[in-house]
Amino acid sequence: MNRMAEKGVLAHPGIRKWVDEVAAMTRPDRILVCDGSEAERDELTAECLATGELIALNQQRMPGCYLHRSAPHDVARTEHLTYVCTARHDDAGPNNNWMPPADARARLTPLFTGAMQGRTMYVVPFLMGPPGSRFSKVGVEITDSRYVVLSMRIMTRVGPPALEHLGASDDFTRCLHSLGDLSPERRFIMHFPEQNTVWSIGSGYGGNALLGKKCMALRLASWLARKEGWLAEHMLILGLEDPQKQMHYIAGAFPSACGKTNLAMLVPPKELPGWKATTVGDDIAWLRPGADGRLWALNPESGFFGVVPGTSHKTNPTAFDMIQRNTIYTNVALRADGTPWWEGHDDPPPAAALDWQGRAWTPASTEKAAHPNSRFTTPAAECASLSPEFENPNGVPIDAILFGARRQRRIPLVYQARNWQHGTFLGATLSSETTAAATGKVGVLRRDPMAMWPFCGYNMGDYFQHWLDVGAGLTRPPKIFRVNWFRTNASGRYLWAGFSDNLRVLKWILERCAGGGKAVETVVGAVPTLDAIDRTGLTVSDADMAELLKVDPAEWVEAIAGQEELMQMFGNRMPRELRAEHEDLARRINAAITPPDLIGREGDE
Ligand code: OXD
Ligand code: MN
Repeated sequence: MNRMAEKGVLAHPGIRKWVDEVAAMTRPDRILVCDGSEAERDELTAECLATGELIALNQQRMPGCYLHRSAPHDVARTEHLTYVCTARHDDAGPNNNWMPPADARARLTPLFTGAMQGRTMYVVPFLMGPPGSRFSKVGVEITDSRYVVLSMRIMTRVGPPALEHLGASDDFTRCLHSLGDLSPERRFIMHFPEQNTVWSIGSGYGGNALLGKKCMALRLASWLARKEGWLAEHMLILGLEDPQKQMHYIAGAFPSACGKTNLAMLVPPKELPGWKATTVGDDIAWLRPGADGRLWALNPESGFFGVVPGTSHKTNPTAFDMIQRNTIYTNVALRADGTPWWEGHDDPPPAAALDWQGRAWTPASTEKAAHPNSRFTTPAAECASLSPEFENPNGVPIDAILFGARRQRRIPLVYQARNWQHGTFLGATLSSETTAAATGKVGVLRRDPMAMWPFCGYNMGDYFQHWLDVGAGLTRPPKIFRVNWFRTNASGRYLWAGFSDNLRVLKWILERCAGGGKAVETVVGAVPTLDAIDRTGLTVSDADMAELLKVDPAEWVEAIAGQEELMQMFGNRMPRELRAEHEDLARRINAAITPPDLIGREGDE
C-alpha cells in the first residue's frame, strides 16, 4: 500500500470498508491507492511497457503517446451483456437488460472471487465534473487493470479533487472492475442504481471498463438526475462566438460514432469570417435548470475517448493535432517509424505496418489495419479549442439542443421543433444506423431515443416524462432541432458537405433562436427555406439543397408505424403528451397525403 493509504483515501471509513469487502472477495496480492500524481503515472506506464500492456510510440514525434492492443474480442461496448439491476423489472424498462439485484450478485460473486489473485488491486477515487461544482459527483473505481487506471487518470479527475469533494460524506459511486479472464462468456456490466454501484467483469474496453463514463456518468447519473431534477445526457457541448462577439452554447445528442467529437471541435469555414468555436464536451453533458430559468450544462469528463478511424486534418484538425501528445491509442496500426496509422489518416496507407492485433499488414491485406472502433484517450487540456468555460463550476447556458442521427433517407438536414414538448418527441423518436462502437451489425437502423438507448439507467417511458417535467420548469428553455448530416441521394452520395460546413446549419439554428431565420412549416416542423442556409463559397447545388430539405409526407407514413411500436413498447409509462404528439404527426401526414377531392367527399358524408 502506498503513502496515501494511511492519510488519504483509506482514512475515509466508507471507502475503507468497501475496499476491505472487495479485497476479501477478489484476494489481490497488493492494494495500491492511487493519488493521481505524475510519479504514479510514470511508474504505471513503466510497468505497462515492461508487461507489453503498452507499446511506446515514437517519443520524439509523439511525446507521451502509447499504443495498447486489446484482446481481439474486446473491442467495443457489449450491450447484450450490460444490465440494469433494479428491484422491480419495470423500473429498468424494456430498454434495458434486467436481472434482480440478488441474482446479479450471485452470478458475479463467483467470477469476482479470487479474480485479483496474483494481481494488484488499484483503488481510484475520481471526480466527475469540476471541483467545487454543485453538478459534480464522486466515484471510486476498484480495478486490476493498469490500462484502466491510466485511462481513468485522463478521463476523470483522480485523487485529491475527488477526496476533497467527498469530504466525510458516504455519497460516492462504488465502481468495481476486474478484467477477469477477458472471456465474453464471463463478461457482465451490471448496474445497481438503487445501491449507486457498478460491477463490471471480463472486459478492458473503455465503455465497459472506465466506469466513470457510460456506467456512472450516464446510466447511474440518469437515475440520480431524475431523482434530483436534472438531466444526464449523451451530448456534446459546443460554444459558438458569432461575428458580433456574442457567445452561444449548443448541446447535441448523437448516437455513438456519429461525429460528436468532430462537431464539438468544429473549425469554422473560412467563408464565414468572425465565427469562433470552442469545445466544452464531446460525449456527455450534465444539464441543470438555473435560477434564471435557463438550462445550464457541463461536461463531467476531463478527457476525450474518441473514435480514431476517419480522424484527419480534413475531418477534425483540432483532434488530429491534439492526439500527437499524451495520448493512449487503442487498436490502431503501427508503422515502422513508431507512429500510428489508421484508415482515413491524412497519410496514404504505409507499404508495410503492423495491424491492430500486431500482425503484418500491407495495403493488399483484405482486413483493416486499424480496428474500426480503435480509440484515442487524450486529456482535455491538449485540445486547442477547449472552452475557457470548461472548468466553470456553473457550466454554460444552453441556447439550442440538437438531436442528430445517421440517416440516409427521409430525414431533412435540419428542422425545428414547435416547442419543448414537440422537441422531446423528436428526441424520443430518434433512430440511427448502427456503428462499430457497439458489437453487432453495422449500418442497421435502430431506435435510439435521445441517443440514450444504450445508456438510460431506467425505464425510458419515465425518462421521457422527466424530460417533459424538466422543460416545464424552464422559463427560457433551449430551442430544439433535429439534424441529419448523412442524407444521401438515390445513388448513395452524401448530399451535405458536413464537418466545418455544419456551422452553416448551426448559424441558421442560432438565427431561429434569436427569432429570425427563414423557414417553412412542414408536417414535421420548421424547415429552412432553400436560401436560408448560408452557402457562401460552398458548392452544394440548389437541387441538392432542395433534396436535403425535402419533407415528403408519403415517406413519413412508415415512420408513423415505427413510432406506434415505440408507444406500445412503453405502454402506460409512455407520457400522454408524447402520444398526443405522435397522433398529431399522424394526422398532419394523413392530411398532407390525402387528395383534396377525398377530403371533400369525407366532409360530405
Ligand atoms: C463512446 C460510445 O465511447 O458512445 O462514447 O460508445
Ligand atoms: Mn458516446
